[in-house]
Amino acid sequence: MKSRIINTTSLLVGMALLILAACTPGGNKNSGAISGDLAQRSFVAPGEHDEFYGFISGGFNGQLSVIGLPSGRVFKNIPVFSVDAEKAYGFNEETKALLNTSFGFVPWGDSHHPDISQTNGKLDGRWVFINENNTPRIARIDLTTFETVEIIEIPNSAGNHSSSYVTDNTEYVVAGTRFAVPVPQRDMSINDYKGNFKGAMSFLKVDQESGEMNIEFQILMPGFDYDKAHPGRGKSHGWFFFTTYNTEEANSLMEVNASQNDKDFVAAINWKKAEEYLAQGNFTTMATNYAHNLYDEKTQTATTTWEKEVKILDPAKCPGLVYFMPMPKSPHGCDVDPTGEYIVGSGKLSANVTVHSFDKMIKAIEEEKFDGDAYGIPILNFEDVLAGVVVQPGLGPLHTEFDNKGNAYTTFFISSEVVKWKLGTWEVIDRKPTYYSVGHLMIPGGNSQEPFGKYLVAMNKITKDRYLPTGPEVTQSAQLYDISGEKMELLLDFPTLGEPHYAAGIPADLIKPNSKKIYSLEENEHPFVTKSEKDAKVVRDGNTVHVYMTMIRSHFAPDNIEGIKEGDKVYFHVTNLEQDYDVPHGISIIGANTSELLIMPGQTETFTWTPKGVGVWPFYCTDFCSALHQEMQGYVRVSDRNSDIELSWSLDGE
Ligand code: K7E
Ligand code: CUA
Repeated sequence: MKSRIINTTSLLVGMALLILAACTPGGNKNSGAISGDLAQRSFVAPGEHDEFYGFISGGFNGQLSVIGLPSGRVFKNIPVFSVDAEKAYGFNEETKALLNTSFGFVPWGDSHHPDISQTNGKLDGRWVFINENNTPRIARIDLTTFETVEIIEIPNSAGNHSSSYVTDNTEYVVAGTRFAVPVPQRDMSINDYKGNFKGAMSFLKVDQESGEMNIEFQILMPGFDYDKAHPGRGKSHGWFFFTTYNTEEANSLMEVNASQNDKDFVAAINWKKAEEYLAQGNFTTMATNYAHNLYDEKTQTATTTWEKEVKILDPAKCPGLVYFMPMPKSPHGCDVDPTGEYIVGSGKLSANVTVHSFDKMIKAIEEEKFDGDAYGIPILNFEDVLAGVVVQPGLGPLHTEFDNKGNAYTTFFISSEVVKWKLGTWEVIDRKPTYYSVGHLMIPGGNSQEPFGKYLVAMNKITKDRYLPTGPEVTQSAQLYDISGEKMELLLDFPTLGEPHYAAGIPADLIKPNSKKIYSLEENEHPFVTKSEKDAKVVRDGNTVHVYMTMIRSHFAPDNIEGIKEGDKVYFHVTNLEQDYDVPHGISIIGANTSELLIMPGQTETFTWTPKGVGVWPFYCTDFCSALHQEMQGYVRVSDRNSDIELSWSLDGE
């Protein structure tokens, strides 16, 4: 990580090196000390609830964890793109289909940007969306169950990074490619990259009732890298903004060759215009193949639909669809303020933070004041769209969020700090160090029209000496700042799971009342549900055996099974009969080549077991569910293939 800093820095002016030296991790041990009064402000007393939920991505762990703010306490790690043996995610028969892709079953992903659904530009707390970079996908998590309910693969995309942001009314979730690739994929020389590779921007329409996603259209952009995205807000609703780098279209030694141009672009895409072109039939249909995986709460089972085509818009043939605004020096973050007027691009190698104006952009477009074009896309004049510049606020700007008082907060990776500045006057108001090398930051609602400007969470890339060491891999970490006053105040360091890239925060009151407590047994339409103990049974179908089992405090039904034979494939379909909040049961059997099941009240889940030898094999409940949890166990007798032991099952001899 450190070598990466030095490499980036080598591209900067000498002055930068001096400042970096002063900010090198480990350089200032005392500035983290906080007074008792400050500590009180992040303290949530035992039994008390946090004021905000935070949903914080796990990067290379592929998951999304749920934390409380201001305490920083972790409540749950929601499995999204990676299998999770604890919750049987990707292991049980019900959830496996969620991880299907056109490349087969993919057990791992790289999750970066969670974004909560919005109505009228305000957080509505219904769903949270999150992108997967490596095998491009977008997931939707239901915030009543806190479970992943949909994953859609993004065709023609690679490194799906400028994703997954929602428009004011969650009309669309956007998924922009980071890497340009041949579209459609084909065998060609890498040296023919320039002019031939393309960048697909995908717009996923969201059903307003069910939340179900569908790739409405893709815009085939020039072969740049598209790094981050932000929807227009309020007056700029209908537009989407993407930062680009590598407008050089280099395909090797990118750190040098993609850093040549003085300015790259912010691409402004008019998606309402795209809808007009679609309605007029001004698109092509491309054959493709991608997985659309949907979990049905009624059958409690996910299924995969293979989608075969996608509608493509070519910006060169769709006037008014896309414009380029020059932005200095390989911008990373792309952020729009709550009024929708300001578009902040953070040139990673720029000494300044550059802000563009939506009104000026519209004016320049109306006056058709262009400075040439790139692959048929008009380029606006930098000066014509410029709103202002925050002069030398720090080094290595990455991301910006906003409060509800007209302030912006930008992270600086190289100088390890968060800088608060004023929209419109561009003056720096405050700066606070982070420990260390901050990436994203999050203010609850801070990318919507209605930020809750009380706390700011900084997500750091390096922690070094901040925690007890745990071998070469030290903990990932975030920091909480109080931003209610003029000056920011550091309140808390807290560890996170995986590498936190971005987070979304929301007042707990918008989610808590809707949180599901149990699954209704009555409404359970799982094809293998067992709704009462008397319906429990074992059914043989050739070498396949289906066990219809129930669980309730503190036994399984049946708990004795005989007549299973070596080499049988045994499906345990297990229903938790409890209808009380917070009473899951678990199950696994000795030697099972899959994970345990952890089954919520009213839910049915399935695991498979292929016994490897004759004998009497125990199974048991894996969740400490009652005072008699240790009694919650049973046996399966496995006999020789040729034995004539009849299939039988019982509970207490019945
Ligand atoms: Cu880590 Cu948004 Cu993927 Cu910046 S990204 S830091
Ligand atoms: Cu059921 Cu332990």
